[in-house]
Amino acid sequence: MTARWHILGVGAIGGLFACRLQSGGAEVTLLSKLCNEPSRQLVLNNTSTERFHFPQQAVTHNDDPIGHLLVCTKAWAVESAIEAVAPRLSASSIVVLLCNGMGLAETVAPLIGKARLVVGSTTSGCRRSREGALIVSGEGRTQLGMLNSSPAPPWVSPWRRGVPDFEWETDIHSVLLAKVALNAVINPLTALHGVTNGDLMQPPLRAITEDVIKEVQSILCSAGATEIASSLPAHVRAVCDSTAANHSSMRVDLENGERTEIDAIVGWLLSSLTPHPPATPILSELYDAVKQREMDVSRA
Ligand code: KPL
Repeated sequence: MTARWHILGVGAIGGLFACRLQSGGAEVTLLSKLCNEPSRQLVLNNTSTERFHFPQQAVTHNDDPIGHLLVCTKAWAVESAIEAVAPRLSASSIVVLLCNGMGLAETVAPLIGKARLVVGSTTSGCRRSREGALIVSGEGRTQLGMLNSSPAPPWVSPWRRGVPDFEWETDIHSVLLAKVALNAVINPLTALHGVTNGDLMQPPLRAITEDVIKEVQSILCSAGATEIASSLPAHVRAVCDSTAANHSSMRVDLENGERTEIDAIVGWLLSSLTPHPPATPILSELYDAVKQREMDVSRA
């Protein structure tokens, strides 16, 4: 039987994965807070333009249980979004969190009862055009896994068929740590300087990018994550190259006057990874600058 996936958080990444799962053979329903329309079209501008059609439901459509839920909301919105759908989950439901930042699984686990929690990371680069089309700037790599190291479950088939470079990971914690380290380098710099991901690898920003990488490496090393630390420079380079034209999610948030994920990314690294973090003056300054810009745009 074809699994139905409900998508919570239909921004650029949520929309992209809705299209990918439908391409992989899954039935996909979009969840919306207001749900003015019973269906919705998403336009994907990849190598060619493709149109995808989906049924759409209100988050609180309580008479339709959810078997497979993909959550792509902003990190700060995860808790309230899950609370809204929690009555539709059961012990046989799967909840996949594909969000930036760390500390989210701990927040979500108590809200979903006996449903199984899966966490993931993607380096896909996707943004919305002014007209609302999804513009893919890098196919990226997508990894899912369970924190108890379970092997791949059968429901991953549409992910394998529809998502490029997809992998089920038994050590998903390391994948998430590597991703938060990557986002801590790319997101604040691109947001504050208003540049594309690719610009970080070019002068004049290349030098500061390297300095931020060194500081993030020092935090990772103080937490014993030395392998992730040593692969960080190559990881940043690879993602900046493969998503060179992309506007990072934090850049888009600041430009739209929206709250960013700085707390779940840089805030988490600065205060939650290790009890005695080393001094990281540049990263701390970037954190403060993003918080300041958030305040300035919310007052404007
Ligand atoms: O995760 C991203 C983001 O923008 O939040 C990357 C991978 C850096 C793509 O832009």
